[in-house]
Formats: sequence, C-alpha cells, structure tokens
Amino acid sequence: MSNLFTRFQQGFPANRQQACIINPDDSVISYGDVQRLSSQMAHYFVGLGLQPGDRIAVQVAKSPMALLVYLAALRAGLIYLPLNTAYTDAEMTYFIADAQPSLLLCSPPRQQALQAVLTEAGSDALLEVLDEQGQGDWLAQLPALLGEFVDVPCEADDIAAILYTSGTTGQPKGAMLSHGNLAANAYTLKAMWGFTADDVLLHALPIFHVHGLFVACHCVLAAGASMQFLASFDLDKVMAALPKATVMMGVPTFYTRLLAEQRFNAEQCRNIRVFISGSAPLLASTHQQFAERTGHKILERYGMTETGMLISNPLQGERRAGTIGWPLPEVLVRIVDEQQLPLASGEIGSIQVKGANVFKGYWRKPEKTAQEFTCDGYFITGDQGYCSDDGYISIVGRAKDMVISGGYNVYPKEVELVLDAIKGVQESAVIGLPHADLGEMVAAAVVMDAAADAALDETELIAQTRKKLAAYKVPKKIFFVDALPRNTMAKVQKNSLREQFTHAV
Ligand code: MLC
Ligand code: AMP
Repeated sequence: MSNLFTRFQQGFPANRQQACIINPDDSVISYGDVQRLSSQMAHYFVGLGLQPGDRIAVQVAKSPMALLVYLAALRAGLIYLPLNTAYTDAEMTYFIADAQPSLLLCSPPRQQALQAVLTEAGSDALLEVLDEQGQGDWLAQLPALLGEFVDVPCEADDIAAILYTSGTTGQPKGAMLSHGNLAANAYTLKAMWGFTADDVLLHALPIFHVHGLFVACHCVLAAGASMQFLASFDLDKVMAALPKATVMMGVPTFYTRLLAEQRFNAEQCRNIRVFISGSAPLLASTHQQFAERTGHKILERYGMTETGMLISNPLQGERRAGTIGWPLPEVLVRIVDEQQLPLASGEIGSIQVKGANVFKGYWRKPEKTAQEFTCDGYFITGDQGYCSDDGYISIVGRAKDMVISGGYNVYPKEVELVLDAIKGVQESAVIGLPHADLGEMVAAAVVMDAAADAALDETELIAQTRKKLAAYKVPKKIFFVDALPRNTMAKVQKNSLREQFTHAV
C-alpha cells in the first residue's frame, strides 16, 4: 500500500493538460497543476517543520486551492482535519484542544477570532489564511519551492484524515481514517459507479465532510476525471453547469430543490449518465418525481463518516426507490436483533458492518471506539433497517438520537446541553420534524423555570444558542411546554413530542 496521493497519481491522465477542476468561469486546474501545486504546498508544510502524523486543521471556504491543501497534506503524510465553516469559536476551541494541530488554515475574516481560539485551547499552532478565491500570503512563497515532492511512504494503517462527528453524549469524536480506508472505498466506488477519465462530476457539496471530500473527489481523482467545481449549491449555477456534466452527486435537498424549480428539465440533463444521492434518506416520491421529470432514476447509496460508503443501488440493474441497494463489494453487512443474532429478510434490526473501509477508531478515545464495535469486530452503525428477499436494504430508522438536516447531522444532546445551560431554562428536548426542503429540521421543546426572565422568548433562546453552535444545529422552532413527556423510567418520550409538534410547523 502506498500513500493515497501516490496511488491516485498513478491513474492521472497521461496528458497532464487535462482538466481536473473546472471553475464556473471555465478556467481550469489541470492534472499537471494539481501535481505541481500540491508538490509545492507539501514542500511548504515540511519547510514549516510539520512532520508525518502532525495535524493540519482547515476551516476555509471551498475553493480549488482548499482541495489542493488536502492533497498536499496526503503527500506529506500529514493528518488532514477539515472543519465545517459554520463552526463557532466555542466549537472550534474543542476541536483544536482535542486534535492539537500544528497548523490551522482559516478564512481571513476569522483570523483574529481563531487566534483567540488557539490561545483558549492552549495551542501554539501556526495560523495562516486562505480566502474564498484560494489566495493567501503564504501561497506567494510557493513558486520558489521547486522540484517534485517525494510523497511520504505510508502504511495502509497510517491516518490520512480526522473527521469529527458528534455523538449521543454530545461530545464530538474524531474519526481516524487511514490511507488504506480511503483507498479501499475510492476504488470500489470508482468501479461500482463506472467512473472513467471521460466523466465530469458536478461538485456542489462542501468539502469538509465525507460526501464532498472523499466520495465525490476521490471518484474523480481515482479515475483521472474532471469536476465542475461550485463553491456551494447555488441553484442557478447548478443548472448552468448541469449540461456540461456526466455525473451529479448530492444530498436529497439538492434534488428536491431542482424539482421545485420549474425551469429544470430533461434537456439540461442530456449529458448526465447518473445522479447519485446520499447522506440522508431520499423520499421514494422524490425518486419517482425525478424520474418522471428527467428520465433518470437517482442512484441512492448509504454510508457514514466512520466507514465511508457501505451500501449502494446498482449502476446497472434496478435502482429501487426507498432502498439503499446492496452491500458494496468487500463490505460485510449484517442486520441483527438485540441479542446480536442475524435476522431473516424482512425483519428490522441493527445494521453492523465490517471491511477495509471501516475506520481505525476515534482519536484518543479508545473506550468510545470499543463501545462502537461488537466483540467480533463489526462496527455498529446506529441505523436500523431490513433486507428484502432479493437483497435490497432499506433504512427505516435510527437507534441513535440524531437529526439529519439538509445532509448535516445534528445530535440533539449537543443542542440540549447548550439550551439547558441558559439561565432560566429548566430542561429541553431536541427533536427532528419533517421539513420539505431540508428533510428534517431541528426543533426544541423547552421547559422554563417559573422565575425565568419574560424576555427569554423563542427569538432570544435561538439567538443565545447561535452564539455557541453552528447555525445548522440551531433550532428553527422552539415550543414552550410545562413538562417533558416521560415514560416510567423517566426517559423523555421524543416520539410523543414529534407526534405533538409535527403539524405545528
Ligand atoms: C444551511 N443552513 C442550514 C443548513 N444549511 N440549516 C439547517 N440545515 C442545513 N443543512 C442555514 C444557514 O445556517 C443559514 O442560516 C441559512 O440556512 C442559509 O444558509 P445557506 O448557506 O444559504 O444555505 P443553503 O445554501 O440553503 O444550504 C443548504 C444545503 C447545504 C442543503 C445546500 O446545507 C448543503 O450543502 N448541505 C450538504 C451537507 C453535506 O455535505 N452532508 C454530507 C455529510 S457526510 P441563517 O439563519 O444564518 O440564515 C455524510 C456521510 C454520507 O453524511 O453518507 O454522505
Ligand atoms: P455522518 O455521521 O455525517 O457520516 O452521517 C451518517 C449517517 O447518515 C448514517 O448513519 C445514516 O443515518 C445517514 N445516511 C447516510 N446515507 C443515508 C441514506 N441514503 N439514507 C438514509 N440515511 C442515510
């Protein structure tokens, strides 16, 4: 096993002029540019004194240069730590203190605040900026750094990236993904979804999560293909880029937004060979409406940060609405009951998985890692599903208490801890409610102290929560209740809250 970048590079097109990244203005970063710029950046990081295994944390706007930082980190054997641009200072302080990066790259407007975050987290990491155009002072030094960087050799087990996922306890955990994990998944997906050098992927996802960074970019890099690279999901820009693309990947919200747009039609999709959806459930009705409008059956797949992709509908063969398809090759999937016994087809149980794609564990949290694996080495996904007689798996719910809003996961405990810490709040329960655009929206039921300040209304609670939490985690609606419904074991009955408030939004 080699360094993941070295492996990608072996498949880069012989003609290095070929486009890897295509900007909305049609300017291009060629494969030659990818090689040269990532080489210079890797030289630069090593010149700063960074050594294999050091962390490089990144909270920057999406740009081709930001992606090249990731590739340079791979080359230099550094551990890449992408962070959602929505994370607040409080959230960043936790990640920095936990991951202890040697270098933090941030957007210019965040520089001052993040310098304070580093101090607060007791970190002496270097701080550099990268703006949304992919510019930063440090980049001016790159042209002097000549000579092809020799990629740091890696074992399959060496960590390539840490991606934080929150948890049912409310404390985020860093999932350690190795070069071997990422390679296994990249080449499986390339083969299963039929990526070739002729493909052009429409890339409108953020590049700080598994979907946009690994699933999307790795398919392109492994195949020597190209991507139309948009800074975010902007409907007009997506529609303009669609005719130039052969594949589109997205969360279900991308597809519902396209369907809601009257100008969206089959003609714009004339060059697309497959639309792929994941990160959240795609409603069967969305699948059907999309097929009616465009003639394309969306290929739905399923995965997680800790595991990469696990289960997918087929490229050739029936893509069945409301299902996530079959286990990918080399991925072992089993559905078990509470006694860990395998279930027959049609029976609902816990989904557990094993394979070369499954992560090494949580960063510096061996006990948490142990809790998420069975004694025979299967990872417990926390999702519940069943398998049909002919092998199609469907997700029917989550054992873990989690809301998926527009493809972002929100762990209620994390939000409840913030709400409960507000003076005047007695207790709270955070739930997901159906939302036409985002799939689910975050909402909270809150019990106030009898003596709470009357000014502490919905707007004020939302404003206070927003200071601590990324905006997508902040409840969009707050319901004031006299008491939370509890069962005889005193556990909050979130189902009953969901039933009560589903039609209130
Ligand atoms: C943005 N906002 C959201 C939100 N996204 N609120 C709830 N849920 C979301 N997903 C808020 C912003 O904070 C802002 O609030 C307001 O909505 C408008 O912001 P925006 O940036 O203009 O939003 P928009 O462009 O509409 O973004 C929606 C979106 C985006 C769906 C396009 O969230 C997105 O790209 N989601 C993809 C997430 C993703 O990549 N998931 C993969 C995770 S990996 P305010 O109040 O400040 O105005 C994974 C594994 C796997 O799950 O299987 O793939
Ligand atoms: P993350 O922790 O961000 O990696 O999110 C992983 C979770 O997203 C999974 O455990 C599922 O709950 C959910 N998920 C991903 N893909 C799908 C899908 N196609 N259908 C339903 N849920 C999905």
